[in-house]
Amino acid sequence: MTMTMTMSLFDTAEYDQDHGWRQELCDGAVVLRRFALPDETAILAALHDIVARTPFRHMVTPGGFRMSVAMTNCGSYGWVTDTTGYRYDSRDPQSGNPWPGMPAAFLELAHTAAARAGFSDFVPDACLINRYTPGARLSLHQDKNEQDLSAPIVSVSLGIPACFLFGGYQREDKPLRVRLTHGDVVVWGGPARLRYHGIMPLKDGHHPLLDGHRINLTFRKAA
Ligand code: MD6
Ligand code: FE
Repeated sequence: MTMTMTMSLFDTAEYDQDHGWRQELCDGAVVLRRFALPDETAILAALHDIVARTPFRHMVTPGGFRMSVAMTNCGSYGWVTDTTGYRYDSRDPQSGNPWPGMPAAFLELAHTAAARAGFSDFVPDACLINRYTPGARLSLHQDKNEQDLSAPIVSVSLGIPACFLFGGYQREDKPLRVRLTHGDVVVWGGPARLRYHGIMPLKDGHHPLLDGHRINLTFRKAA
């Protein structure tokens, strides 16, 4: 059974008995509401281990600004930035060690979410892990550092809600605002792959499992 509900000109949500809420933002970008919820325990346990080995840190942008979002990575490659630029690196610059491997629960979640959104065979080799505290934000940017732009990005939101800004192909294009809450997964690729996007300053909140934090996992095919 499929039920369609028009919420606005750009915002259509569909419910499917087997797969749950699916909301298309534009051609190539879809929100799978609460898709990660059944796996939250496994995901948070894996996250705990990763952060114990490669702690969150505030990286510096090429422009010299300390990011308000704290980051770490797992997988074969991790996204890093410093005053020399941003790149994917197979090692954590802080320790010189390889990043922790991608947990099976992460791989499975990213793969099934991508398939549900119409991107079959997605096997990420990088997972950027972002931690937001109230006030933290991510300014409008494009993700264009990956070698293969035909692969989608799968983005998992955990913890307190955030307002996701979803723009066009130019920084000036007025973005849509999409509220993302615990368990929501955004899959984004194809014609949407190079859209500008960001996160508004996080509001205060409390989540039973993550206290005052929001965690975002973005799975990519970097190499
Ligand atoms: C965040 N997400 O949600 C930041 N990038 O905290 C991203 O920058 C992002 O959610 C590419 C695709 C999906 C995303
Ligand atoms: Fe991004």
